[in-house]
Amino acid sequence: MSEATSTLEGWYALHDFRSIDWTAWKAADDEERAGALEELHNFLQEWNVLEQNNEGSTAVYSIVGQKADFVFMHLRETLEELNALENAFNKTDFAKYTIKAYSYVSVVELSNYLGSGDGDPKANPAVLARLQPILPKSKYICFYPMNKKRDLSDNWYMLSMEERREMMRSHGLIGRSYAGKVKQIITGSVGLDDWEWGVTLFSDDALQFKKLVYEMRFDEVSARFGEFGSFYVGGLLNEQLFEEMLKL
Ligand code: 76R
Repeated sequence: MSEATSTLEGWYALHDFRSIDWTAWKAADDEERAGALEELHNFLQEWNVLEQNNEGSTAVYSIVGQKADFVFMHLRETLEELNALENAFNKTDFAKYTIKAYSYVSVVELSNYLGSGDGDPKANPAVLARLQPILPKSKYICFYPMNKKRDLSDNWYMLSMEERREMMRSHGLIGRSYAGKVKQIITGSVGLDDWEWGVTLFSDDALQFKKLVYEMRFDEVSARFGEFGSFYVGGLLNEQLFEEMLKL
């Protein structure tokens, strides 16, 4: 058996993709819409306060295309908190005007392919900041789930640690050449959701997603072993932009 890579886990993640039920939203009267917006506003405020207290983080983005209209990406200490917050949101009047489009459950993950340094990594503030990241408020987000192949001749899980480490080194080098342009958060989802990882990328220039993902396609670890789910891409929403999106 090959050696499993040790991983460090941080905050749990819920990517909650929704569409807007425009028919219901348009059929509501002004008072109903104002009440729904007020509830949305309260949630966004609550999530801001929680983030300021470093108890989690939430990013809100619109989604381009028909897969969804917006996403809440929540990071919290526990699965229970994620569950409680989705239930609380589902009970709001605003949620009545949304349709569930897709969701993804995972946990922020760092693997030690490239070494984790000495001592307890969680005592290292830099490591902790990566395990419990405050999500960037970049202009754009890109999310997709992925697997690493388990085919007879291309089985990632049967490669030796050295082979995997070498490929991850090359992967990391490409990734690092996008430093300052793209920020990535890898969340692990083996045993939690349908794919093995969620990849969430943030950038102020959406074209950098295409360039980074394309370049990685030529790198062995993606070229040979990468299997990808659906891609979701969109732009930052704050309270004002959310209201503008909903304005009739
Ligand atoms: O965390 C680190 O910075 C160390 C190096 C590193 C690891 C261990 C790293 C760097 N990644 C790691 C692990 Mn990554 N990453 C992806 C994708 O579309 C594709 O082809 C793949 C999707 C992108 C775009 C990306 C970007 N990475 C992983 C893992 C877990 C692998 C495992 O355990 O088997 C996956 C699934 C994955 C996928 N990666 C980087 C990036 C970028 C931009 C970097 C540089 C980060 C930085 O230096 O800040």
